[in-house]
Amino acid sequence: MTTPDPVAAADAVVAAVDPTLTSPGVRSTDAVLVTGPWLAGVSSLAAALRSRLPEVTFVEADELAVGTAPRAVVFAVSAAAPVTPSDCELLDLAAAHTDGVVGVVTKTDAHHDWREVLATDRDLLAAHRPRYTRLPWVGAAAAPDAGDPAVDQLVDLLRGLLSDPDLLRRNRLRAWESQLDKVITRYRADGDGADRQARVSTLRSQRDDIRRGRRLEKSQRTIALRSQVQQARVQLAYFARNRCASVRGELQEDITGLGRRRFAAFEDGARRRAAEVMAEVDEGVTTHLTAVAADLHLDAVPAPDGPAAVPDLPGPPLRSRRLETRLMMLLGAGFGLGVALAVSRLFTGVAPGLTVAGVLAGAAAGLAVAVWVVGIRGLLHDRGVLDRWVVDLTAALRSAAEEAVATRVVAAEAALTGSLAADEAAESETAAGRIAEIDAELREHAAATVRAAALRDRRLPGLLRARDAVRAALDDDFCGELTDASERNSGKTVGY
Ligand SMILES: Nc1nc2c(ncn2[C@@H]2O[C@H](COP(=O)(O)OP(=O)(O)OP(=O)(O)O)[C@@H](O)[C@H]2O)c(=O)[nH]1
Ligand SMILES: [Mg+2]
Repeated sequence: MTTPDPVAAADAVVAAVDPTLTSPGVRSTDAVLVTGPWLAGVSSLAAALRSRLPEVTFVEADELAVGTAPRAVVFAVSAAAPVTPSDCELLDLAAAHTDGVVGVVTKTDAHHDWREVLATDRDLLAAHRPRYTRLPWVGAAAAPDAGDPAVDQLVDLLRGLLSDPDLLRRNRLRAWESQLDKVITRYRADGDGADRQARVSTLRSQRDDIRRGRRLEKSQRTIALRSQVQQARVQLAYFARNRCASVRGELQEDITGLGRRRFAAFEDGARRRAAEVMAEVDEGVTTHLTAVAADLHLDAVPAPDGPAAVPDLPGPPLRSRRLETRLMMLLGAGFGLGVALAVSRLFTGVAPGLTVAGVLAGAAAGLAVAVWVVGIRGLLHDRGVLDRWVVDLTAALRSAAEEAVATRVVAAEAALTGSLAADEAAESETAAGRIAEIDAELREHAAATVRAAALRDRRLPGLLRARDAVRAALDDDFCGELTDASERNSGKTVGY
């Protein structure tokens, strides 16, 4: 017994379980959809069917309006090869809201083994979904290479299907089943947080990356600072020692050709050079520490209050050599006396009358030699004194320069460490802010998933019951259909 309004009858099955479910949200059309995989012969079949059944509207997939369900589906597959999994999915999509489906193996004129292919297709689709076990199958040749189109069996089958008074109710039930399936799947996915899972994983890994990045960056920057400061200490101390050594060399070289009159100027020059070296070391330290700060992306190291102090050494002790002077005068006098005696003896031996002249000449020569020896010895002594003074001066300069380097590097280390700590604090705050944002979003996702799970638990039992009722109604029809068919045709089925 059939209900007068097939759609209302199908809707009543669902409403009996859950009265809030009023419509599957699909609009039915009277058109018959002819579809199939690429190059299956769909267009040829649609054209052949249009000419054989002009009272029926046949459409291909791209002609069917979105959100509408066809009255019946003709699923065409070529006899060239059995269906593939993607072909099965194509049928799932086409027949989602339509129960009346006919399977057609096309191009039977060109493939003589089409019956085997048809049997394989039937088995494959039945294995794919239980609902396809009752799919009627026929062979057709809509555009044969020779002769007229052979679509008689298909036309008969379609006529029978379209005239079935229960088709609309079954189609509606199928639409309900698909929609309920879709809603159940969505509730389950929402309740499991499946669609949020990717975002949640991304957020968690972002949070871990931020934490790991902060730890790594912090230790890397601290290590870099220590190593750069250490390098600066070693390099700048070497630079200071090097400058002092080269100044000492220059000054000592100057001493070798130095006359007594230029002693005072030399001393002033040496003190000026010492001041220059201190200024150079100071500038070298500033340049190096500025580069270190820039390299570490930190604030520049503050300049010292004033230039480094130049060591103040007393002048060379050129005059305090009384004992030595006396000794030298004594030796010079002895040397001069010897020369005087030798000269006077020389004159006495040449002519007795020249004795007096010889004594006078000897005395003059002796005196000249004595003065020269004393003078030269004094000059050499003073140069020696100057040399030692230069050594003392550069040693004092070196220790002053080293001390200046050490002091400034220590001050720079303190300043850079402070600046690094300030930077770290700012960056940690930024990272903490970002982590707080991520945590807030994660909490939001967790709360939304809990809400979705609650909704799923509330809605799912009713939806499952409704779907079971729909399936039961479809299965009852199927069993009844099989009995009717066997009674009606007594074995004369076409394609079943
Ligand atoms: N031998 C033979 N060839 C056919 C038959 N039906 C279609 N063909 C050929 O198969 C090819 C594809 O036919 P179509 O009807 O355009 O197939 P289709 O599925 O619409 O193709 P697409 O829309 O391009 O996917 C054409 O070259 C047709 O001539 C048939 O029954 N027998
Ligand atoms: Mg086509």
